[in-house]
Amino acid sequence: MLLKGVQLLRSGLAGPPKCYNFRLVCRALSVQYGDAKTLTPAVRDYVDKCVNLCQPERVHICDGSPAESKLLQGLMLKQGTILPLLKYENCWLARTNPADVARVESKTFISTERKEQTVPVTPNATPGTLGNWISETDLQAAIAERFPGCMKGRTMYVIPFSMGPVGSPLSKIGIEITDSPYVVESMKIMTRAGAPVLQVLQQGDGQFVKCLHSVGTPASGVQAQASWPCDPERTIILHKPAENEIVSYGSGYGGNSLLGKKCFALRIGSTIAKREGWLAEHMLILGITNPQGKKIYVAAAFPSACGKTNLAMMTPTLPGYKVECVGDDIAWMKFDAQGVLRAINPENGFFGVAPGTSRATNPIAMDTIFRNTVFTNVASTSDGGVYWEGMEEAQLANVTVTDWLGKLWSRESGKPAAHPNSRFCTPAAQCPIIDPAWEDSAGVPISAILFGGRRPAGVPLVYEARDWAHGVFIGASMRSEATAAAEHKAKVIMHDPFAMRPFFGYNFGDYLAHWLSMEKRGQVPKIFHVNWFRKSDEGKFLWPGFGDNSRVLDWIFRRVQGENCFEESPIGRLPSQGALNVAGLPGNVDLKQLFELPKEFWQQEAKEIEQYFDAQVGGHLPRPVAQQLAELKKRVASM
Ligand code: GTP
Ligand code: SPV
Ligand code: MN
Repeated sequence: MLLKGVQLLRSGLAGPPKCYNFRLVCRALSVQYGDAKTLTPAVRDYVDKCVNLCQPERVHICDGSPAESKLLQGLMLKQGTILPLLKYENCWLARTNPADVARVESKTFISTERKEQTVPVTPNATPGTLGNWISETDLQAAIAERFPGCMKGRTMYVIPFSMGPVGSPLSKIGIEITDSPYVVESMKIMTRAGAPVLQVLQQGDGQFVKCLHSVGTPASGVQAQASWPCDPERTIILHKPAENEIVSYGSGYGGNSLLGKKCFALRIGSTIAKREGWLAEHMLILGITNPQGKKIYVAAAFPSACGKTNLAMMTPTLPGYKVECVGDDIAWMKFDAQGVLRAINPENGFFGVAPGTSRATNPIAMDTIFRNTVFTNVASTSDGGVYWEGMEEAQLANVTVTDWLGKLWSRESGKPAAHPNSRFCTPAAQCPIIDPAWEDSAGVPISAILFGGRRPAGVPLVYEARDWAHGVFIGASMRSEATAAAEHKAKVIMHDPFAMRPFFGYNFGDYLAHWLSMEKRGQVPKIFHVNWFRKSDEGKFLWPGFGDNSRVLDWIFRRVQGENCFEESPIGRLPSQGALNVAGLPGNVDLKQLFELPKEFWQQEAKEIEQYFDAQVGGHLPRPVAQQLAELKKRVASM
């Protein structure tokens, strides 16, 4: 148990009906909302410990109801945390503290007994980039420095939530404790949250992941703005896989505070998946039906802000194709008794990148997000609407624009109106192309896995792995331009294996071994690498992307069906001459450039991967992956 402390005395039925007293050492604390009797003894115990540590004024046990949302929206309006967007139905705008706008990977830690359980330990790692380890002692000190009394005078919310449909055998339950009503409302969109989850806990094995979050109260320095309390200087996000426990302090933003998402579904999730023999991945899941009416499901791992949401709900430009969305960010995948790899989306909403979303690029998202949505750090218009870079300018006729910082905006300022990592938080069920099986507790069968990233040079539009081990090597070698989703400087090409670099819950070498072992567990899907982001010498995208990515999906679909439409290349299988359907593409798309494999580039790339494996993975690199690298080097040398 991370949270050590005095066990509280509880008195059962004092106070008005529906009121339960947590009797602290010298004062009584009432549950202001909800009924503590609905909590299991283990949850009560956890809440007690958090109360004792954080010393809130009152406790609110979330029931997940619309009435509760009304209450919290009213409160946030009063505090200035959200503004109503009157142009739409039940939509809100939150503007964060400008120092709290993205995930903070450098302040994210995992605690295990030994360091190599969390990260590869190598002789020559010039600081490790595959996660941060923290000792138990340092973790306890970090908590002790930040949490005692951090909720004084404020409300502690208890959010029971399910990752995956409530009560489904593949789902897992969490309890998030937070002092942020914004987090409560966001968790009610992103997860299945509320009273029904407590019923499942009462009836089931009672297991849950403990998630403690506080926006924090700065000890010194500039007082954080009252409308968005946070403590950026002391922000820390801690995970203890052995206890299924998460502790997050100082940030209210996205993956830092909505603990069901990256912390639980990916970091803790990947450690559970390793133990239980399945995969927890940073992947979208989509269903695609071809003109003959045959349907397959595909999962795809692209790094943060590299196109998952867009691909997951794309509108194909190829006639006769249909895409349906199961999820846009996370996949839990497990072989069934027949050896078929089945995936569920553990989430209930989309926390999607706003900039770049428009009727032209992602009409399905545009049809999803203008009801029951919380927008964060987008710009607003004087008619009660939203605006961001890349949205149709027609939105701007006869209105003034307020930027994400709350200042009047003009294009001439040269500054973006919306923060580049501004997002919409919207219910998945509102997506007009949500897949009929998206809540199927058996999951959907996965026929292909795509890896990809932002590669401005050298990497072709699509290529296919020759076999499973080659595919695992391709995932391990993924690189991509940094984006605004975390604190890195954009445009630097970073290694982001499996799009999981920020989200591994355990040693990447062991993760690779786990992936390799999947081949023994069932029928493994085909693996592909895609790149929508190759640029011309003039710096223009060579590929139109978005709906035209259906042309690549069409080739993948045909490969899954066994069509002989490929040719071998030193890096993998490419579409054979004429195999990519380009009918109706604008004439200026230069396929030759899109598929070119420059020898120097690939020699450099192989060298770079080798240095990365040496420095970052060292002796933890499984032999089959090292062999794949040796083979690549050999083939590239004779290009
Ligand atoms: P996370 O939610 O951070 O994990 O990101 P994501 O992978 O879901 O990224 P998303 O789909 O939101 O895309 C991020 C940005 O990439 C947006 O600005 C998109 O407009 C842009 N984008 C997505 N697909 C394409 C594409 O095919 N071509 C180009 N040029 N840009 C794209
Ligand atoms: C990502 O960065 O990959 C996201 C957004 O999906 S956040 O939830 O903030 O991590
Ligand atoms: Mn993501």
